[in-house]
Amino acid sequence: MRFDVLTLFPDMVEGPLRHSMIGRALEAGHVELGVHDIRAHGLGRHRTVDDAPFGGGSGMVMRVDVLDPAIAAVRRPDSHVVLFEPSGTRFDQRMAERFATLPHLVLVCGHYEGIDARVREHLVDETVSIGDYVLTGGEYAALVVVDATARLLPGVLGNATSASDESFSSSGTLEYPHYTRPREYRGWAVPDILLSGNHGRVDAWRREQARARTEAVRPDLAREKS
Ligand code: 6GU
Repeated sequence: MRFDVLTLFPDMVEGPLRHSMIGRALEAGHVELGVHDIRAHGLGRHRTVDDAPFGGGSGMVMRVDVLDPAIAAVRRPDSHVVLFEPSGTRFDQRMAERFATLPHLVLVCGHYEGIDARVREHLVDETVSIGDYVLTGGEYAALVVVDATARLLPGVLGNATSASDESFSSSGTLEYPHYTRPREYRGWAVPDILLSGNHGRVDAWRREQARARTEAVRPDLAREKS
């Protein structure tokens, strides 16, 4: 799978994704990533990318005649083009799973007060938000979407790790608690059941812990499930 990110701040996106599991997946060739400066398509000597809104008002608006060639430069016949803005569809695990089936995702990071509405109307396939709060731009959203999507791709996580038995997967619950050595630290003991060697009882205990935690911190998820 290939990701192409269009942004006014390439370093914000490039740096974090070259690290950690995703960085290793890029090096190993499981994932391809391009990060592109929208300003390369800016207008005139100052490479202008925005202008004042028609009808008046505060803030600047990103120009459609800048974003159009920026998208066209990376678009392929099989591309899915996503625009990040606060009014987009909320990103979740199900959307990550859908994106992970696609060959090519183009991620357009908005900035300023907004983006000329003709971009949404004519140039992108869908708009996405990562939550109900306002960011200064779509860069953090792009990082979230690339990370959550890429880790679902074959080979990206080590084979010891499974993306399928964790929070928000098909089980619809949050994860059970994990423990490792030492068995006791400052008087804080690991639950005895995990040291019992009885895998059936361990599994049942973990399912109950996951259910109870979901009920306590995310009753909305618990309800969705039943
Ligand atoms: Cl995708 N963009 C901006 N600017 N703010 C956001 C967002 C996106 N998602 C949540 N807040």
